[in-house]
Amino acid sequence: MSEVVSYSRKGQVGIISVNYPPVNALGQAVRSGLLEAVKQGQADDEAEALLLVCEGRTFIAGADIREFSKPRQEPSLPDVIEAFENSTKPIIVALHGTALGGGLELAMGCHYRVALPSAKVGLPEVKLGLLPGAGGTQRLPRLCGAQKALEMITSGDFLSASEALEHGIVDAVTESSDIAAEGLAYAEQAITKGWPVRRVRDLEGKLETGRDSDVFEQFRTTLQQRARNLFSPFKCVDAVEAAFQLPFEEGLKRERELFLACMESPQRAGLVHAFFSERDVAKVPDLPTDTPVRDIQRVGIIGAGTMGGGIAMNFANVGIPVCLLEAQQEALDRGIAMIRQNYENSARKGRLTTTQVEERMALIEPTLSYSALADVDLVIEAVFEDMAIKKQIFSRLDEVCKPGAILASNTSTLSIDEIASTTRRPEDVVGMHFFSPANVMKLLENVRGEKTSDEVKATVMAIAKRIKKVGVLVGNCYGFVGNRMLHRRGAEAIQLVNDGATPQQVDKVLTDFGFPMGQFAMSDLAGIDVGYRIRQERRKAGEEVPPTWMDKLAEQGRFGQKTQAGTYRYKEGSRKPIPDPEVEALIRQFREEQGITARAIDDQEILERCLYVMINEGAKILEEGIATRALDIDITWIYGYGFPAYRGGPMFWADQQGLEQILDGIRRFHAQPGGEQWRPAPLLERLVAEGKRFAEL
Ligand code: 3H9
Repeated sequence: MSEVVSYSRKGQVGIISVNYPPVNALGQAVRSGLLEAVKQGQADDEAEALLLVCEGRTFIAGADIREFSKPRQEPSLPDVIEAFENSTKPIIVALHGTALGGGLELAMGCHYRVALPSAKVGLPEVKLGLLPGAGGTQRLPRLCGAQKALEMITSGDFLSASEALEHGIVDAVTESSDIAAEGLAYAEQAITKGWPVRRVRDLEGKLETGRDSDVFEQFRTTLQQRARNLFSPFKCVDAVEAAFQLPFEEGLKRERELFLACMESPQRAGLVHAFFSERDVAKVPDLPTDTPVRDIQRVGIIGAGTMGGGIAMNFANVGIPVCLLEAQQEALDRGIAMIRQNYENSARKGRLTTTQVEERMALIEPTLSYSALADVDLVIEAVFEDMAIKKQIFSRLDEVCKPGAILASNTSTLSIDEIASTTRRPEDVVGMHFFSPANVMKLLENVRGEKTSDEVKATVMAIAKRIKKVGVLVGNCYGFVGNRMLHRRGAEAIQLVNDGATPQQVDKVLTDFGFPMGQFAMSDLAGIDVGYRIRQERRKAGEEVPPTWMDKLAEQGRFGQKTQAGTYRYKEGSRKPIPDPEVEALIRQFREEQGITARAIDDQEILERCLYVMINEGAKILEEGIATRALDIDITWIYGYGFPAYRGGPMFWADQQGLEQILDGIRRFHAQPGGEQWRPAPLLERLVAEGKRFAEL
């Protein structure tokens, strides 16, 4: 018997038990063990029914994703499931934790399903650019009908045990949480009551209603909006539709073809890379896994503006008390009111109960006094982006905070080392850069200063997980990883418009690529005055920052969405950008003043210039050690800036395109007049010379 699957018997129940940590994924050893165990159960004369159950924290969480890049090995999962379904003895499956993907498909190949109240079920293959490829698209609609099957398979969302019961996906939800005992009791019940073998493939009832409905067309229409550029959700609909049009065996064949098409798609590769990278960012190479982590029980936030308020919500959401400090009563009241409004909006949408709103509000203590921060374990400063102010705050914190408290800044660009230098404890100072809206965006860019201790680094990474963010640990430089690359792309986008493109053309290329919004729509959202102020500061400091047409917008008070006019104009109460002839005239005038003759610029050039400039900067970031691995950059961009996950992030995308092609483009742009900023990153040149990819660093 295989080491990961065992067969035993209690009374008349043959028990097939899977033990393959961490998530009992269906790797080759598990598949062959399952096949062997089901045969053994069939041959065991003493066993009247079989029970499939998993050890550890969860039922099977799906196929083993790590095997996707390896040659296929027998037995296949569909073959294993077929053997279970064909069993002549009833097979009961007991679900706990998360029964996902191939795990749920195997459960649907069993004859009766019982789940713990805390269990969840789902077919999340779509999130990996796939569809359920082991009969899930054929069996699920037979249990719950077309509508629910389509919802589950195209969204990948999980159902709770009670929802699964309501939709016929499980037959019973247990009372206690002892999975082994509950499973055994259910199997004994099957024997005493003489339940027959009930194969999902033979259940036809739920198929009748779907056959003549237009649910599939409706689904395709909604997917055009919510999954515009994606490949697999549409294939999921095709596969489910096949369940209604073809006999079961034919349906399975159709599912297989569609599954293999998804397997081959670059989107699958991008999404699988994103899945593992999201987990790998937490494993920082030079930070030992046994680094002690400080206990964070109470947090202070300085600044009750949009950012500070959003950050405070993250902690209150997971039950951590927060002390929110402002300089003026009025600003403090406004900040608290905004937090309440956000929570109440969530309550109106049914995402929170009114009790939860009050519980969370009660965790946020407003204050005007620094002395309230004396006993916090972590304080996060989230005030205006001004070094002098930040330095004042940090020296004050150094005076009031207890020894061992972590002093963090939410700065998005400024030097953590310079901030730390005003304290007597630079080892406790770190950057925690949240992304706006801070209560929604998943990225937390943690910035290590030169003297930040390992303990502090490990603690802020652990906090990211605790507040349900994806934490990336990066080094200290202007703009860190995310904004440093964004500023490069922003400057290039402005230059493209100088050269002859329109802002809406640039934005469309980026949204067609898969970004949720274009560069100019994004700066309208963030506020054009922000970038303007930064440029003015740099000019004052003597840096040569050429004038841009965006300066003119800011000088006219066109700050973006907040003034209903920026690069675009906006109707009252609307966020939809509308191209503005006044801005086009302003750009024309700017070109005339600068002696620029506009030329037609095609979409390919826009795409290359906007993305290659990021990749070149990303290569420099890697070379300088600001990001340790290419995957840290990928995750920063996916979760902080909406880089399409199905393209795997900028550095993964670059690897897929071929670094040689990208370097050629960069060299071409570098050779143009005024192309100095395109100097190729030496790392990129080296990788191309060695025939390597970023992923191999
Ligand atoms: C499929 O089933 C295809 C079939 O339809 C057709 C086949 C023919 N494989 O997330 P965590 C690892 S497609 C391999 O941190 P959590 C993960 O990398 C699959 N490894 O824990 C991590 O490793 P490490 C459909 C996997 O408690 C460790 O387990 N299924 C797999 O926050 C812990 O993971 C899915 O898409 C896997 N399938 O969340 C489910 N899953 O420690 C994907 C996890 O080295 N998985 N690992 O970093 C999940 O959604 C979450 O992992 C889960 C646990 C909810 C299960």
